[in-house]
Amino acid sequence: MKTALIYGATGQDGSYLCEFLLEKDYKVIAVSRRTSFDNTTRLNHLLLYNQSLILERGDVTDSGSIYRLLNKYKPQEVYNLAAQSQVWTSFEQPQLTWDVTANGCMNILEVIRNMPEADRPKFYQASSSEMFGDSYNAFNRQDEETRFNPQSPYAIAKLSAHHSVALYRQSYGLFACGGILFNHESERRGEHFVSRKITRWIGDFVWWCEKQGLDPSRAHFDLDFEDEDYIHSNREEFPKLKLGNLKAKRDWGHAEDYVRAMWLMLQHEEPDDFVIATGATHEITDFLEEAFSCIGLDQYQKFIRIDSDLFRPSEVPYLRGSANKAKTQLGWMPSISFEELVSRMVEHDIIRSRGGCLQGSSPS
Ligand code: NDP
Ligand code: GDR
Repeated sequence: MKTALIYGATGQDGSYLCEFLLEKDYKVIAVSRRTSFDNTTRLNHLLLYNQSLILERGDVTDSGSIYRLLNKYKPQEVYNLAAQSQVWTSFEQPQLTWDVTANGCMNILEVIRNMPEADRPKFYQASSSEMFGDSYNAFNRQDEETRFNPQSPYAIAKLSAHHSVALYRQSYGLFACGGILFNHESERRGEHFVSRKITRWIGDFVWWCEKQGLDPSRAHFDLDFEDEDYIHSNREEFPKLKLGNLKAKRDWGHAEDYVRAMWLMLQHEEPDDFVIATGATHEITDFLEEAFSCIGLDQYQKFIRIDSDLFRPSEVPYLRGSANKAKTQLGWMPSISFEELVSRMVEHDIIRSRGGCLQGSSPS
């Protein structure tokens, strides 16, 4: 039985990766940092029934704890998904972002480098399409050869980690891979990312309508006041969805597909970097249209407000990846379409707002 150790196991990708590896018969060490409130909501459905899943406390900013865990379990594979992963937050907390997202990776690499060669695990680093910033190639895509031009403290930290992985691979012969993953979402996505913010709002809006006996797809609302912060029904009001820049384009896939790519990278004969993306790009407005259409509404514009505070000091305007290398060398292909991704998220959040209990979903 192989052992894998995951930093960032309590996050969106971490929970899917735990499921994926358990299904492949791995023993999985899920590392969770200490918080004052339960942060294992996305894992609880696995922790309850699975003997092969072990929860450990640890933090990537604490080298001693990394040393302790890697020497205790001697895993064959280590996945570093830990990060301060919000781009917007990185502008407000750049140093914390650097400590966790850049130094955290270096801390793990150093521990691995100092292990006896026979004990050294293979290492996966969660790199990001944000590292490309505003650059793309002649085919209007980003691939492994595209110049990096990071546009946020988050992207700078990720790029530093990405370069560290390449350096340790070349200089010390570590089996270390950087997965340059484009945006991927899911029913377990953090609630401050734009996709989930939209689908959570839709879930709450549907629930608000149902409470009053209203059909959300019918025009029961007073929507004449587009400059107002609230939607009005006969009896109650509901806050509009506040968003920032709707013009940015993202290449969105589903996290379930993307964790498979992480594992495939570590099964490849040579360590390398790979772009993982769907190859399609959509504006935030496309996401809105698709999500609102799931509840029979075709005019999302009337339900949202643009909030200038949500614009970033610097934006990544256009992401569209080319995953040809992963397709040919790893046999990886995405299986979940943009439309299916959006409808799964909307459906999930409607049930959740109604008070339904869903597996792997956060309760807040
Ligand atoms: P999440 O934000 O959902 O998960 C991040 C994880 O990192 C959480 O488990 C969090 O713990 C943990 N973490 C934060 N700080 C520390 C720390 N100091 N020590 C240990 N763990 C810590 O991100 P995703 O699952 O979406 O993404 C996984 C990784 O992939 C991240 O590194 C992200 O930057 C990167 N990435 C994500 C993409 C995406 O579209 N989702 C695309 C490209 C890259 P806690 O639960 O306690 O907060
Ligand atoms: P991103 O994801 O920054 O691409 O990083 P996010 O969903 O936060 O933003 C996507 C785009 O939507 C615009 N936007 C808003 N974003 C948020 N969060 N909230 C809003 O209200 C809003 N309105 C408009 C943003 O300006 C942006 O253009 C994600 C993270 O998972 C990173 O960790 C990962 O590395 C990259 O994807 C690839």
